[in-house]
Amino acid sequence: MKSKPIYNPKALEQKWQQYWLENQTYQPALAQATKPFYNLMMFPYPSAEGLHVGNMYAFTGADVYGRFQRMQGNEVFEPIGLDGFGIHSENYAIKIGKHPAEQAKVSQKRFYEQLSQIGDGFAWESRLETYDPKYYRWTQWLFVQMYKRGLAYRKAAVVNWCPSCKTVLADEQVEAGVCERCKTPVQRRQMEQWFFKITNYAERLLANLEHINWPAKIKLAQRNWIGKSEGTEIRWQVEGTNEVLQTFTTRLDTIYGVTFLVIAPDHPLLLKLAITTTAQQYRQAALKKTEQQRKTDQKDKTGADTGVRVIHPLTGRSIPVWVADFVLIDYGTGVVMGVPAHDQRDWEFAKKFDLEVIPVITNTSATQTNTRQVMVEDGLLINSAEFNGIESTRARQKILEVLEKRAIAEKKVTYHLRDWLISRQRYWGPPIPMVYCDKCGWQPVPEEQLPVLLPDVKDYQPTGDGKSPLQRAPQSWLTAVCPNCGGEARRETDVSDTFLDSAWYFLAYPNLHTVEWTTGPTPFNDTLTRKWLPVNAYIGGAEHAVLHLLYSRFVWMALRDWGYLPDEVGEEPFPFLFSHGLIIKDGVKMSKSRGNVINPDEYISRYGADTLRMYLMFLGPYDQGGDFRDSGIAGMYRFLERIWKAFREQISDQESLGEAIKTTPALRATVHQTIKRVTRDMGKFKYNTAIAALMEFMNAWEEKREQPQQLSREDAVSFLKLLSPLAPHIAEELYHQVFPDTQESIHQQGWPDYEESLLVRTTLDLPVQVNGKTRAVVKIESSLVHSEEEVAKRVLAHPNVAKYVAGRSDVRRIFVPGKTINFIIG
Ligand code: ANZ
Ligand code: ZN
Repeated sequence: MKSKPIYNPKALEQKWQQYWLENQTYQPALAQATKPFYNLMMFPYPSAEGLHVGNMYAFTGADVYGRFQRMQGNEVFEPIGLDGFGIHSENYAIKIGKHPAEQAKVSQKRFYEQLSQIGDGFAWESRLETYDPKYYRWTQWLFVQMYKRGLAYRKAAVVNWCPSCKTVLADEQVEAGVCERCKTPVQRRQMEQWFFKITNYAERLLANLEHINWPAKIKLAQRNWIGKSEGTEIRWQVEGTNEVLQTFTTRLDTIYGVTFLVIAPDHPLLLKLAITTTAQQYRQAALKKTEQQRKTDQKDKTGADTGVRVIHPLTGRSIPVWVADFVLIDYGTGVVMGVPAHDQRDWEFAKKFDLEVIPVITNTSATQTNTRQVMVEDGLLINSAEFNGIESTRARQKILEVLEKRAIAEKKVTYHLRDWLISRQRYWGPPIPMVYCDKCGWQPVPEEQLPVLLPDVKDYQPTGDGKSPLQRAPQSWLTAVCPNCGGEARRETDVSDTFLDSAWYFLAYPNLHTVEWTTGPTPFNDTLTRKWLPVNAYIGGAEHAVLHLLYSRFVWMALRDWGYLPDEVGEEPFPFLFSHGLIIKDGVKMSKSRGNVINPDEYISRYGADTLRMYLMFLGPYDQGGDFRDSGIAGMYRFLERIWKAFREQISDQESLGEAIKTTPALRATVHQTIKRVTRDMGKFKYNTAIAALMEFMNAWEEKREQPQQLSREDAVSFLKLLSPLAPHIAEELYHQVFPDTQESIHQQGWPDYEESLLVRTTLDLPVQVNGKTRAVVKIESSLVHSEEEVAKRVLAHPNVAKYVAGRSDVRRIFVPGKTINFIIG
């Protein structure tokens, strides 16, 4: 008797990982591919001690999809790399007291080791790290292109400052007033910084959302973030001066209801106007507030009368100007017209400071109480002179016409989107490739001099004085030659935002080993770019809704507009995006900051990667995440072990899995049902129900344990193929046990098809007569009961029929389809 080897995931997983690597199973021929499929997962930043189960969940789900696509006949490209530059990695290095460059080497080794153990089909030859000078040379090149085309500029502005990370942050990196990274309340500081003009692209970034296949909630987040608003800008003459205050409103129809104006505390005009001491004091206090304080203070409105007054352009009335911090400096014009009868915030403000309320719209569904009033709907105008009785929409037009003639108002489209603040006062990033010359001003570093290498400084800690640690770089680094006049210039010491590194990495992967990449002048090879882009499936977390996913779209559009990308790649880098759910542990999201991170290593060494993959994919629908409990893992291990044993039993049995074996009819239907279900579920990322179907199949196959059902080799292999994206190692092993001589991987085989006609499982009990007398009842698959030949073949196998009929030549058949078959002898 043959021995039956036990399921030993550790050994077999290592064996196959080695095999895949050596055989380049997952490395498509980038230049030759005829059915390219770019299956991309968001690359990780190696910030923590290593990969955690939440990361593995993300990568596995993406990998299952890639493997499924490969078996559909596509040449799948699934690269991986490290987003290793930037605050995330740097903060971790600082925390453990290690130089970021040193730590990067350790993290890189650790991450790649872990990534190779989870059994994903990565194209290892195409990996990249954003801190590699070969990579950030092109990140810097991108900055220079932005500068040359007027999309990168320097501006003094009130910016977000994180006192803990000791750097400025982009608006997108401030969530509810706190730093996206460290959760410290963000301060407002007036500083000169580098920006990218993403606002130039606001309209396209918004409009294109209509055409891309993304989750609705991510599109909505981007739509809201871009925040298009169509309204009117109005000029208000300041009494007794030549100054003018501009307001932005979406409700021009309420202009007769204006009883005050409110100006933002940080508005520059406040410094020019003669304002009251109280207003000056209020202004100064407001400037010191953190974003979070400003937000929480919104419940109780604060403000001060500036003493300044403006003239109402239609009524000629004198209107007071207040200063209050509910008005934001960087939206619209930084000044609003107060209409307390129809705007909630204005109403609260008027209540608090006892300002006049003039209702100018009727017929609204508004409710008014002493504490709350909501009344923003359109209606018919009242108290509005010649516009009385006109409906809001129409009134807005008419009032605009009147004011336009007097050059007092104009139509204006505003976006909430701000320009992308790109500079960081940190060490671990690509130095911004600009130099400053006293004579010539800012100059980009000539492209042939890139990369500007990040100098090795001992003192890499952020300083907090608004300057980068690179200020402490050696003089030899700090001084440069002005590319314009040849005189002495100073290098910019800020580095660029880590989100710039990740805004174009997907373009780098297919281009890494090209002549263009190494010798320029652009990093992109036209043929490869056209072949592999845009990305076919982009898979990652939803938390990047307005950061990475917006920046990447912008950079892509810019590169394409400049002619660096072939037109055919289209306007969008990720026409299809899938966002997976989160892994929950003890009721909260698994994350390093919550301290509930689970390291996959111990589970992998105990149960194997296949078990952990299957367990994670079984937690729930992939877009919803699930609750990690290690009690469930052993059960999944037993399931794989059961598959192993079932196959081993059949394989070691001489008869089974031989070509002659036929699957029993009932089981055959289950096979085809399983193919159908798993195919449908895989295409929709419903891995949990796909696994459920595989489990149901096993139950059917082993229905009678004492008498295992026959399974043909073809059907057994179909089952392995269905399993293979989820549990790639065991499927590969068993596949090679079925075909000991094959040189091919199961992962390069075609996906099984199902036959619609075989999906129905029912059989019929067919009475068989000999000379009109029932001699046997034979089970026939209902799909066959109408075929006389098939039925005859089957019933003749029955001994009680054969006894009378076999070997005789004088037999006629009377066949009543679906009812009976009668053999007449003689
Ligand atoms: C008068 C008014 C009457 C307004 C009314 C609304 C309702 P969205 O749709 O988001 O663009 N606003 C303008 N600039 C502002 C700023 N810098 N800070 C705070 N609020 C500002 O909102 C436009 C409305 O937001 C504008 O229309 C203005 O208030 C306010 F019944 O003007 B409205
Ligand atoms: Zn110069």
